[in-house]
Amino acid sequence: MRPCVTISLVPEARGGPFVFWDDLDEALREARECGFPAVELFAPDASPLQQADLKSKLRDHDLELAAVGTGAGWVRHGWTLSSPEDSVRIQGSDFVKSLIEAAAPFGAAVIIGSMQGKSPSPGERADALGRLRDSVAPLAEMAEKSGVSLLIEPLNRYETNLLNTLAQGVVFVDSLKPSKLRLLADLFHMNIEETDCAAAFRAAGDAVGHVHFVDSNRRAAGFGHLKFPPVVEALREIGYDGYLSAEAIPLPSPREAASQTMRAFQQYVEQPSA
Ligand SMILES: [Mn+2]
Repeated sequence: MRPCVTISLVPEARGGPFVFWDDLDEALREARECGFPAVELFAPDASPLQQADLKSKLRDHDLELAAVGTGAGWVRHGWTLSSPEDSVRIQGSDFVKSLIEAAAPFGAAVIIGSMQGKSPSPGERADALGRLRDSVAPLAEMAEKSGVSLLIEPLNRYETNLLNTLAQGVVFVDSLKPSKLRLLADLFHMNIEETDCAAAFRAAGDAVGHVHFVDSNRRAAGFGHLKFPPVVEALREIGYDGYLSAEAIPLPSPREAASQTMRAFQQYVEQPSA
């Protein structure tokens, strides 16, 4: 397992759970100074990934691009992959496609979180899930051809009524087999929705493709009341060897949230017996 830290380049997402904000160069420098080997980018669109110098900037700071979020499609445009409106779904799908294309040269994963949308009413949930599946199937196929890992993220009940738990995520992922779609397991959402976070990881097994490493209150790991040792133990048991990415509120400051994440990573993952 390796640590990772989030950077938002989306002004409309201000107040959201991203550690570093706005200034990519500054964020890359700080991420490296804190000891992170990788960053996760929340971009307004594909353009920051298409900048000719992003690769060299990452190389200069010895950083990998672990993953790219697609939530700006929802935050900035109101697009989702489950909307009853064809045009909204198509625009949402095109947006995710553009990010898959842009992420491919970096070997970065692409995340579908808020772009899953929500059902207008509980009675329409099955239909909305069906539309989500129909939208994600071709995206998963495209991602696989591009060598990109596509991730779908269960969210807490206040954000969606489609995929809330890892178990629901596993059913969704299984319904799209043989695609290699996998789950992004976010500890903030899991703390709200799961009966037992460690048991949820064990049950999800190799469906877990990425982890948002964050505390119960969405602050940096260690700044809330989540019990990390059983979670890390469960991740080891399932053989998870991906990123633990800090998608956390930047309190008391971005730098402090980043440093605290690294301290928690060292304490819970690198030296769990110390
Ligand atoms: Mn998340």
